[in-house]
Amino acid sequence: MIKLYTFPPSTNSRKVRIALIEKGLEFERVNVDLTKREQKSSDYLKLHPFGQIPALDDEGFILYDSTVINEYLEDEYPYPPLMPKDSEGRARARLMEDFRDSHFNPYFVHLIQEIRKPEGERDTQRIENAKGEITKGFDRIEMELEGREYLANSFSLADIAFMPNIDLLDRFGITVDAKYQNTGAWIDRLKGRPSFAASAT
Ligand SMILES: N[C@@H](CCC(=O)N[C@@H](CS)C(=O)NCC(=O)O)C(=O)O
Repeated sequence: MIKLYTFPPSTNSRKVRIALIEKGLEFERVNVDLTKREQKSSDYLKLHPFGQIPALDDEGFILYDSTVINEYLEDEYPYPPLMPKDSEGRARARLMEDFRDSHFNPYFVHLIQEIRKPEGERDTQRIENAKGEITKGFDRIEMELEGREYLANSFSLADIAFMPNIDLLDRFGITVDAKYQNTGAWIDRLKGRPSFAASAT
């Protein structure tokens, strides 16, 4: 059976949990407790050379990096498809995943790091900057969703990449302004998918 090395609050692990659930694949969860730095243990470093989660073990084939893992799942278990069939659509999905991984999610990581600190020690400027950058991200998402229900037309790995972040918006008190109509409707669509709730832990 597929083994996923994961931790409930990890946004990148949840990306993979969602893909596995969407594909109807059974998997065993192996908890790697980041608060205990289990990701840096010598045993775990044999699976993931950089000591991060998620990592996946598919009957002895071990790989890491949430985006690479989700692409592997799509290749190995193609039904139901989570990538568009056409090369333009696939490139579009990958661009949006890269935007999420490199320019959207890192600001959530900043917020998570700050919220873990005792209240008096939090860097308020870093928090405000992160919230500002996340809000700027909505400008791009809004534009990308013009005339389409999902980022690459059909529901895909690109939308999945954003789902863990969407669940954190309320927690960090980030509201999506009503002017972002496409984004608001997309968020409702994603929250309505059974994999949204089922992947929470
Ligand atoms: N590009 C990697 C990033 C993985 C990553 O940043 N994982 C975080 C949890 S979401 C982690 O393991 N942090 C602990 C650490 O870096 O020591 C991916 O998408 O899997």
